[in-house]
Amino acid sequence: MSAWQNVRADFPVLHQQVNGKPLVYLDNGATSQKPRSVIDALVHYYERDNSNVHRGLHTLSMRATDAYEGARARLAKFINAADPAEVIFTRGTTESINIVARSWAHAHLKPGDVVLTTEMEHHSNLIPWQQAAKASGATLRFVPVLGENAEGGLDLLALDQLLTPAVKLFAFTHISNTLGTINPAKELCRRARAVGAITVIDAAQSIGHMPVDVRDLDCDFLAFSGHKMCGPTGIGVLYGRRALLDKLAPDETGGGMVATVHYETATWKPAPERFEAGTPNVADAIALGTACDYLDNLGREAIAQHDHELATLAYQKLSELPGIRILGPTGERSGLVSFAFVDVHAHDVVTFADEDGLALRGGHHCNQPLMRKLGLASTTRASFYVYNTAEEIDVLVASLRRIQKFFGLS
Ligand code: C6P
Repeated sequence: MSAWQNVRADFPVLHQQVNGKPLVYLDNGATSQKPRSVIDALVHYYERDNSNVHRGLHTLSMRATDAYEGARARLAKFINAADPAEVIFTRGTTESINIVARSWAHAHLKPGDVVLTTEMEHHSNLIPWQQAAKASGATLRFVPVLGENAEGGLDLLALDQLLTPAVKLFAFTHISNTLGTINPAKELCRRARAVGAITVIDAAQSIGHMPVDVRDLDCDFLAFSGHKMCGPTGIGVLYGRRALLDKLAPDETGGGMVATVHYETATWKPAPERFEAGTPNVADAIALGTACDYLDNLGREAIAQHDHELATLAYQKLSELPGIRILGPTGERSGLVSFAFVDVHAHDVVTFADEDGLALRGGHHCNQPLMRKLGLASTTRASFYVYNTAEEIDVLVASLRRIQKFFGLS
C-alpha cells in the first residue's frame, strides 16, 4: 500500500458506497473532503471553547480569541505572509475578490483606466471586475488563451501589448478550474508591477494543491477558499499587502471593525479588523488552521507531484477513448482533466458515472465565456486530490467506456 493510500483512512466520508459501488470522489475542484483532524477541530471548539471573540474578558472568550488569532497566524505562515494582519478572514474566494473589487477599485479606478484579466477566469474573478469597470468608467481587457482546446495557456506575447501604463489592476487565476492550466503567476506579477499595476491572484484551485508563497509571488492581493483545501465551507482568506490594506476603506461596516464611533461619524481599526465587521466565523477559521497543518504534514510539493501524476495518467488513458476532446495543456497540468464527448451532454455523463459510484462535475464550471470561445456548452471534469488513486482512474475510464457504448460512440 502506498503512503497516499494511507491518507484515505483520514477521510471518513470516503468509506461508503454510492449506488452500490465504492465512492470514487473526483469532484475536488468543486470542494475537497475533510480529514478527521479538521472535523475534530470543529467539534472540539463547539464542545469546549465556543464564545464570541475580541469582545469578552471571560475565559472562554479569551480562549476563542487566542484560537482565532492563532489560526490567522497559521494561515499567514501557510502563505508566507510577512504579517498575520495581512490575512483577512472572509467567506471564500468570491467574497475576497469582491472586497478588492469594491474597496480598492472604488477608490482608485477612473475613466480611461484599464482592468486586465484573462479569458480563462472563473465568474468570481470576472463579474466583480465587470461591476468595478461599470461603476468607475474603466475598461476591461482580456489576455487571450491559445489553441482550440486552450492547450497553449495564456498568450504571453499579447500580454506584452496589453500591459500598458493604463492598466491599474491585473487579476488572474493561478490554476484554471476548467483547463488545469498552471499560470506563471510570479512572472505575471513581475510584468504587471513593471507598468505600475497591482495584482490580484485567484488561488482557489492552487492553495491546497501546491506551495503558494505570497512574498515569492510578490502579489498585492491573493484570494482563496478553505473548503477546497481540506477546510470547512464558509471560510476563506483575502491576503493583502499591509501597505495597501491600511489605505483601503472597508466595504462593509458594523461592530468589531471600529476605533471610535459618534452618532454622526466613525473611524476604523487597522487591518485585519477593519475588513471583518460583525462576529466572524470563528470555528471554521480555527479548523482551517488545522487544515493547514494537515496539508503541510503531507507536504505541498508532494501533493502537487501526486496531483500531477494522477492528472497525467488520466489524460493519457482518456486520450485513448474515441470521440473525446480534452481541454487544457498537454504537458504540465494541475490535478484535473476536463473533457467533452461529441453528442453526449456532460450532465448525462455525470449522471451515468454516478451509477458507478463516481462523483464528477459536468457543466460550464462557472466559465461561460471560455466555454463559448471554445465552442462548447459544457464539459465533464475529473479533479483529483491527496486521497485519489490510479485505481480510481481505471474506474473512471471503465465507466466512460460504458457510457460511450450506451450512446453508440464506440
Ligand atoms: N470553483 C469549481 O467547481 P468559492 O465558490 O468562492 O469558494 O470559489 C469560487 C472560485 C473562484 N475561482 C476559481 C478558479 C474557482 O475554481 C472557484 C470555485 C468551483 O470549479 C465551483 S464553481
